[in-house]
Amino acid sequence: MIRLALMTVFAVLLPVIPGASHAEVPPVMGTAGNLIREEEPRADGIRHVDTKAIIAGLTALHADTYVYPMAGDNVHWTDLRDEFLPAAQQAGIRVWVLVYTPSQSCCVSRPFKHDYVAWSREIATLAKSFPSLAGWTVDDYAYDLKTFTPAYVGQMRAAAKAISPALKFVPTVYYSQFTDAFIAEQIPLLDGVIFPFRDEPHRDTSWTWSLSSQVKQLAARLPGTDVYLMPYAHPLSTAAQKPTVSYVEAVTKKAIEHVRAGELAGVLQYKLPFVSRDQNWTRPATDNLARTGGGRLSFVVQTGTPTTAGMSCGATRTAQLTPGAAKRAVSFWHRDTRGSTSPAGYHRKQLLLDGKVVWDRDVAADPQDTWQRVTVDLAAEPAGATSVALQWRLSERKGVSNYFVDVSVDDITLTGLTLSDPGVENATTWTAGLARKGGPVYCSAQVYHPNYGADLGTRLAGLYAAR
Ligand SMILES: [Ca+2]
Ligand SMILES: [Ca+2]
Repeated sequence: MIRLALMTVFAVLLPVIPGASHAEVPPVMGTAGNLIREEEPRADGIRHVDTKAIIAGLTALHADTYVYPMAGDNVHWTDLRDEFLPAAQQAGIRVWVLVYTPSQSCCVSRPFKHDYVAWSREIATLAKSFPSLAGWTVDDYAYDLKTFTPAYVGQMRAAAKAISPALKFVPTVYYSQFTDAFIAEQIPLLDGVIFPFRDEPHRDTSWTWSLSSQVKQLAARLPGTDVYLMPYAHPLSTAAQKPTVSYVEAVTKKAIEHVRAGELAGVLQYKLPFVSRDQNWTRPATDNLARTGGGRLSFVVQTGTPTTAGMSCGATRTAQLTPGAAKRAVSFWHRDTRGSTSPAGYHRKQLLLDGKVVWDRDVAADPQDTWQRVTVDLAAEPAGATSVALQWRLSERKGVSNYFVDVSVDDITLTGLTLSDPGVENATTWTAGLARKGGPVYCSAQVYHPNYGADLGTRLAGLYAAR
């Protein structure tokens, strides 16, 4: 009873606690970065920010928010003030400003560089004239807590709130950086966080199954804090694979479900190419590692990634038995990045029938980067069976410390049984049957899209519009 009363008091108090503002504003659906400049310099000799192209791209994407990076020279700031914000305001697009930290060697944000109190003050001042300037973020914020001490962030916050109380400060924080200390010291000073999803404690952009548990964990640990999920639409450094159209779509779809459930406040793509002039709009043909078409199954242990014996990742599908067939067999093509000079006894390629290994081959047993075809005869099925489970798998016989491999499977042909999409051209069909056991062995259906930006943009626009 006392507990119930306390909960009621808490529920009443919740809306007045700073940051406890779920569902006050419509969810954010947008993208961050990939600012495009005009193709030709103007009379002043400067290639200015291409406001027209960016707004057109965002509108086609049905994005309501753009995270505008302060990545280059002073023109990013003056173009924001003089051209981009007025245009965004007119188009009904919210703008967040992204500023880099002192430890990021890539970029210095100008004109206020590493004076984040000045950034707070100046962005808040601009937001007074342009209410569509709704927030700002610091990239890789939690890597730089030496700079962003609670006292300093308190100064930043005071400077901004005195001018524009509605302006949100929403820095970027990775999953493992949400320590108890961070939550206690920092979260009360923030208006929300951007959470880039990269399958921690691993690091890849192929596996989506850990997303929901991480989102739910954060929602439970950060009650009342707006969390914005950031899918990697751009290659993540040192990850084995570039994000595919299907990967980004799957992460976004799940994220939108969590937005609906009140566990996320929005979705912001990381460097989605959304203007056709972007250099990542298309992908080179060398990215296509399928045997035929654009899709293959892929099984990966990444460079510098320790594993232990028994870890595995498998793709399971149900195959229908053809009634009365005299013979049943599975043929498929396989290839991997290892040859006979690589150590044997670690990574094993396998096919399982109803959970039993029926084909098993070491990655060092056949030539490097060469497609091989194998046919596996299947034993008679149990009486009355109408289907069987087939699983292609990479399994660790012994643990490794640094032994990269990427195994491909493609062009499955079946005798006496049938399976949809045997050419692995539809990632969704295969993704549903993926299972990872024990650690960082990844498996995925990798489907190549030469027109990455256009194809992904179409799918995301559909999801954003239907939210
Ligand atoms: Ca294929
Ligand atoms: Ca091999």
